[in-house]
Formats: sequence, C-alpha cells, structure tokens
Amino acid sequence: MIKLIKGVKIFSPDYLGEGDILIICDKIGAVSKFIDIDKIAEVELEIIDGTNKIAVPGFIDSHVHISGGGGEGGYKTRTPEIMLSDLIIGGITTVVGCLGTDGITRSMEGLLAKARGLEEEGITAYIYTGSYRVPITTITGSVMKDIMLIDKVIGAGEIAISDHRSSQPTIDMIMQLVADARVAGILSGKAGIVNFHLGEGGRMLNYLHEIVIKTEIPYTQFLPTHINRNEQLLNEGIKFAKAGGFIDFTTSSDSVFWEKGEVKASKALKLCIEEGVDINHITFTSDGQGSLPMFNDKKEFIGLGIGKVTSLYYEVRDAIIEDNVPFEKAIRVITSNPAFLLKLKNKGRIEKGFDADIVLVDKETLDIDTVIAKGQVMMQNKELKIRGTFEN
Ligand code: FWO
Ligand code: ZN
Repeated sequence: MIKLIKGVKIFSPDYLGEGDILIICDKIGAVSKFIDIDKIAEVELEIIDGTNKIAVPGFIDSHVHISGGGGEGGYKTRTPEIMLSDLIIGGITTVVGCLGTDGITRSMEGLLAKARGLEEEGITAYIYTGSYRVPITTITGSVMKDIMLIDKVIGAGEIAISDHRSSQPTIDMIMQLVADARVAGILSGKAGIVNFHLGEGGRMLNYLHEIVIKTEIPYTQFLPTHINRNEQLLNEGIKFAKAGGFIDFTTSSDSVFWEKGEVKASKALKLCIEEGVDINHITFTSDGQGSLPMFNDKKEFIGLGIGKVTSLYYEVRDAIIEDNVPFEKAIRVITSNPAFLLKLKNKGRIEKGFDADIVLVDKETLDIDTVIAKGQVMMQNKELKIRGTFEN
C-alpha cells in the first residue's frame, strides 16, 4: 500500500539531489529531501533502501510490436509476441504497441487485447491504430473513431514511407490520415500522433515537410522513427528536428546493421547534441519484437533478426558511458520526452501526483536494479518479483 524509497539520488529527469520518494498505492505521494512517516501506526509500510542507487522515471518504449511482427522472410519469420519479463528487465513500465509490415495476419483487435493483457499483468500499455499500410487498418473502420473511442489508442502507426515495403501512399493520402489523427487527438485530449516508419528510400522526410508547408498542420503531429537507419537520413532528421520536428532513433540493432551504415542510437544522440539539436525533440524506441530484416541492393530478402526491448536502456547507458552524454539529458529520451510528445498523462517524471513508475539503477554500473510499475515492485535487486501469465 505505502512504500518509501529512502536516500536515493533522484533524476526526475532533472537532478533533484538525494532524497526520499513516497509511493501511495499507484501514485507518487511525495518527493522530498527527507520523509519520515513511520510514526503512522497500522500502516503497512515497505521501506526500499535507495543507498548507492539512482531513481529515474519508469522507461517509456513507444514502438514495440507487442503482439508480434515480422514475416518478411515468409511465415516462419513471423516474430513472437512480447513477454512481460522482457519489458521489466528492460525497465519499461509504459509501452506503445504497433503493427508493422504484416497487417493481415496481425489484427488491431489482437494488438488491443495484448495491450490490455500487459495492463492486467502490471504495466501501462497503449497502442497505435494501423500498420505500415495506407488506407490503414482500424478497429472501428475509422482512424478518428479508433482514437476518440478506444482509450488505449493514442495515434496512428507505424505508417511506412520511403520504403519498398510501404503501400506507396500519395501525399494526399498521408495528409488526410494526419489530419484525421490530429483532429481526433484534439477532440479526445490525446496526442493523435502519427508514427511514421522511415525506410531507406530517397524520399526520406520530404512528405512530412511538404505537409507542414502546404497545410496548417505542425511538425509536432508526427513522430518519424528509424531516423538513425543511415547517415543521410540522420542528417535529414537533424534538419527536421531543428525545424521543430521530433525524431526517434531505433535502439535494436547489431554490428551487421552498423557495418551497413546504420548509426548506433547512442552515437546518433551524441551527434545531434553536437549539432545543436534540442534534446527534448529526440526519443529512443526499441522496435522490440519487430523484425530487423536485411535486403540486398536488388531488394531481395537475405535474412532477419528480431528487435529487443532491452536495447532501449542499453543505448541510453552507452550514450552516458561511451559518448559522455550527461545522465540527466540522455535519460529524457526514454522518459519525459515521449511522455510529453505522446501526451501520456502522469507519465515520464518523478513528481507528486504522477504514476508510481520508477526505476532504480546502480550508481556505479548504471545497471537496472529495481523496477516499480504503478506502485507495484516488479523487480528488486535484479530479481523478478512479478512474471507474465505463462512465465514461471
Ligand atoms: C525495421 C518492423 C524495418 C515488422 O525496417 O519496421 O523493417 O513488421 O516487424 N523494422 N518490419 C527494422 C530496421 C529499423 C532495422 C520494422 C518490421
Ligand atoms: Zn518500422
């Protein structure tokens, strides 16, 4: 019922110094230099020792194929759905689920059911309506109704552009989708964001710039992802962010992609800071359970890997340790930045009244040690306390 984290260094993500965090049910009740409540008798109080630990807001991964993805190499390459423990081990307390290339055997109804399942298992889950393709696949038959009437739907995505696997939508089709998502967001108090999947095509972010130029729609209506896919796209992303846009880097990867020209997310973050990009306009997402397919120059499939949600924090930690990005800057890309852009109420900060989503990392190693989601201890001293329905 009531938990008190004592003597912990607090990044809200701004550095608040060392102090105590009071958790009452699923909310943060107080954040202060010193909180002493053991005078209240009959209260079931759990003390969590914050010595040598750093407290940060629970991580937000806003691009995860929670009900599975993939398929670009045929049926045997359809990837499995996410398990709760992978998210907890990765410090992720809020997730936004999406569909990808395959919007036929993966349904929006299945995505919504998986998000509800994760919520029942203990974390917070939202979804994007749609998949790669335009016209998009919805639950109610309309983007606006999905966003306005289904609580877990916060926007549309991942919509593929500049990719040989997209539905090759016209700019007008994209404009209409963005307009619908925007108005539905306004009418429902949600972000109504459109998460765009950027492929390796030459058109890059042109469509999005054109929409801002031709219409009254602002840059903040989009969240283009995979911007670190190659240097050229990253440079375009830097211009896009300087024009007021938000850009998202994918953290799942491996050396094969880095050899092919992908920019490691931690390095992309460092580069953006050096180029004067406002760090508040950058987010990281893992593309967890999404496929990481490889195609040759003739666009023939040559193999694929699978995204890992645990890469989300690993890349933030690499940015801090390897690329000397200040801790309180780097941590924003998976906490307050996505919470702000996606209008996730009470998420992304350690602040009174916010949801009690808190991660404790070890001060020396920066390893994830404890994960608290909606006030429930999911992992403590690196030991899972709560597992998914079918995980033993
Ligand atoms: C990226 C998800 C890609 C799925 O380009 O978009 O394919 O449907 O599961 N993954 N297509 C991965 C690169 C950024 C490395 C997806 C995937
Ligand atoms: Zn994608």
